[in-house]
Amino acid sequence: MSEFFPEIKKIAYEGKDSTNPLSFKYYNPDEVVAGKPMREQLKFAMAWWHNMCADGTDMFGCGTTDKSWGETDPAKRAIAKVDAGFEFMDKLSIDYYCWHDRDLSPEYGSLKKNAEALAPVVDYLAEKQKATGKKLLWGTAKLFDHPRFMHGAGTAPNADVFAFALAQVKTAIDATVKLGGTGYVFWGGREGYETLLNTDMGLELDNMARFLRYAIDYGRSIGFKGDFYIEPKPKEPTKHQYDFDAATVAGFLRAHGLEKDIKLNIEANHATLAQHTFQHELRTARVNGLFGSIDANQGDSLLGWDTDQFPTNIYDATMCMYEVLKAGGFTNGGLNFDSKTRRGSFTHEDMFLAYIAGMDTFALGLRAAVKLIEDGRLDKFVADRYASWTTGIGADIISGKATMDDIAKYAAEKDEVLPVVTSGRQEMLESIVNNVLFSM
Ligand code: XLS
Ligand code: CA
Ligand code: CA
Repeated sequence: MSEFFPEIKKIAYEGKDSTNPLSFKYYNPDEVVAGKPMREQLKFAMAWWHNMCADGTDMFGCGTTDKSWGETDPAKRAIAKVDAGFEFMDKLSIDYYCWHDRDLSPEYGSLKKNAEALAPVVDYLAEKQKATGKKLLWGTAKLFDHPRFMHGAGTAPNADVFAFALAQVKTAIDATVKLGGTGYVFWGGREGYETLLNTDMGLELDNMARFLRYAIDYGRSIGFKGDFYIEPKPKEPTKHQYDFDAATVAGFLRAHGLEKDIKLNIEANHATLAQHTFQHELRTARVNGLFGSIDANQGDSLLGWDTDQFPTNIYDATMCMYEVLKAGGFTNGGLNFDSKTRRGSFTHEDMFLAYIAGMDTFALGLRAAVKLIEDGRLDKFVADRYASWTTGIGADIISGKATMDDIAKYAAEKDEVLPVVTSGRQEMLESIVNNVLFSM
C-alpha cells in the first residue's frame, strides 16, 4: 500500500522553542499531566467528514483540495479513504476518529444498497483498528443530506420518513457497536422548522423523543455500552432547531424521561451561534449531569454561520479544559476536531498544520487549566463568595430545615442591618487568569 502523504513524516513533540511548523510545541502525547498521559486527558479524534471528505466546496465555488484519494469508483474510494485516514491519524498520534455513515460510504439511493456498501468499509475499519490500536470515539447517521430528509428525520411530518431514518440509524448503531465505538451522536440537522404555519411542533417534539427511545433501546439490546449524545445547535441548516442549546436539550430530556439515557456533545462553534460562550455550554452540561463529549473547533464572532475553524484561541481552550477537569475528565467522550481547513489552505500539508495548531491549542489549554486549578485563587474566591450557604440560614435553606416563616423572621430581624454584599471582583479574576496563563 503506497503512502498518501509521503512528504509528511510522523509529527514529533519538539517543545515550545521549536520553529519547525511540522512539530508539536505543546502536545506531548505520553507526558503525564494531572495524573494521566496527555493523549488520555485530551482524547483527540479526527472527524471523517471534514478531514477525509470536504474538499473546500462552498456556496460560491467548487472544491480546492483533492480528496479523491486516487480513486474515482465510490466503493474503491471509500476503502482508500480508510487507508489515508489511518495514515493521517498515525502521523499525528491521534487515537480516535468519528464519522457519519455517509462519510464512510456514500448515498446509493436505497437503504439496502447503502447498508450493503457500508458493510465492507466497516469490516476494513475493524481490521485497521485491530492492526493500529486506533478507536472509534463515536458514530452517527447523516440524516440531513438526502432530499427525503428535507422536512426533518425524527421530526418529519411523514411517518415513512421517520421509519426510513430510524432504519438508517439502526445500521449506523450496528456499525458503531461492531467497531467498539464508545459513543453515538444525534445532531438534529433538520430537526426543526422554517415556519410554524405548516408545523405541528408538539407532535414533532414528542416524535423526536420516540425516535431517540427506539434508538437507545435498540443500542442497549445489542450490547452498546457507550454513551448516546445529543449535539445542540440553534440554527443552520434549519432556521430554528429543536436542540437549540445545552439548556434547551436538558429541558427536553427531562420532559421526556430521557435524562438518564443521553448526554451532550458540546460544539464550540454551536455555542457561538447560540450566543453563548463555549464555557457556558460546557458548564450547563456539567451542572445538569449531562457532560459527555466535545466537538473542538471555533467560530468567528464577526460571522453568523458555522465556520468550523480549527481552534487556536488559547483562552477558550483553557476554560474548556478547566470545565473538563472539573467534570472529572473524559470517560467515553473526547475532543473531536469538527474543524476544516479554510478553502484557501488547500494542500494536504495544510491538513497536518491545521491539526497541529488545534492539538497544540488544546494541549496548552490543558496545561493552563491545570495551573489555574493548582493556583487555587479562582476556586477559593468562588468558595468564599458562597460561604453564607454553608452555615446559619443558608445551610438551613439548603437542607430544607428552614420554613417560610423562619426565613421571613430571620430577614425581619436583619431588617435594619445592611446585608454584607461583597464585590464580584470580575476584573481581578480576569487578571489572575492572565497572570497564570502568561507566566507558564
Ligand atoms: C454540524 C454538526 C455535525 C455533527 C455531526 O453542524 O456539527 O457535523 O457534529 O452530525
Ligand atoms: Ca459538530
Ligand atoms: Ca459545526
